[in-house]
Amino acid sequence: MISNVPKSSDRKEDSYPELFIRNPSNPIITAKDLPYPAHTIFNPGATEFENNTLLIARVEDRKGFSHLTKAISKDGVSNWIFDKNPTIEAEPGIHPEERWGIEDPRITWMTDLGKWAIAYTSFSRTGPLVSLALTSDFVSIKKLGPIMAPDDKDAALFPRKFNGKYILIHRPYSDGHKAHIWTSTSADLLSWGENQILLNARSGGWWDANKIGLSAQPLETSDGWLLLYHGVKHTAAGAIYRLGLALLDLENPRKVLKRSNEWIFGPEEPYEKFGDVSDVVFPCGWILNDETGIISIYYGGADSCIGLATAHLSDLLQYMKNCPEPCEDD
Ligand code: BMA
Repeated sequence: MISNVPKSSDRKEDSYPELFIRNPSNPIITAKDLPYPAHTIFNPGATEFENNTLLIARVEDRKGFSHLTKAISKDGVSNWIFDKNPTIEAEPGIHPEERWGIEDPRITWMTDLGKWAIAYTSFSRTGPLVSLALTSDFVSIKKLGPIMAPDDKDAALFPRKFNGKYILIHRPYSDGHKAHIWTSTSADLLSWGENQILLNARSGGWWDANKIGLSAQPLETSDGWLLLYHGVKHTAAGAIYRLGLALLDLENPRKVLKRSNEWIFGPEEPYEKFGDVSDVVFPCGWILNDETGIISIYYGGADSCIGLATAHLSDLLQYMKNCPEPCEDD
């Protein structure tokens, strides 16, 4: 049981609010924990499955290609049980778009389908694109194939339809060198349209200038859909991947109500600052415990390991109340 989460009232007035607290056992998973040889494990999608925490993590081999592997734990921190072999592998013979591997899965429980949808990145010859798979047990997994053309990634579905259509969040490359978060709709999960920008990358000195993307799957709360996204700041020393929050309208999730001006989590610990790609925190999933109100983000540290950080949902929502509405001229 995850319980070591300070309340906002414990915090000092003169410091930034630390909404998320790292687990003392971090990194909670490294490649050494896997039952087969692998270079790194990182960027996991996360969901609750049969009262356990289930992660589907990106695992990179020594060819440099990634596949996806499942890990299950009772307490969400320790004693992870991994599949003995890759759970979802690239199949370039059947799916040519998976030529150089598959990456960064985001898992959504689809209420009307009674199945989980896994949106992941396929690394094709012509760049990354969004692929979709469905499963009811994480053993038999049906790939639906590519649903967005390259370059596009950082995708997840909302768990239900709005006005008869599913909504996908995704991140096409557009606007020259800029990348913003978009939404698209579909009646059948296969044909997508009504493409519309949701959240724009800011410009100039902002922590989330030029390139942003969805991190975890959208989370329904009483105040709206909570969105965890990453922003990339390019510095003389390289890129820094940090996290921010946005709140979307409950009935119309294509409308942004609030957006954090400051990042709420960034690379600080050695396993986040140093690795294959330094200065990266990159969650693909989070899980809310309805009883405790504690939310757990599972994230990749420096493209090399998996970390866990927790917050009280009530603190996140309180924080969002004080955030501004998004501004066109950011
Ligand atoms: C992004 C994705 C992530 C990766 C991050 C930092 O573009 O490829 O999988 O963690 O870059 O390297």
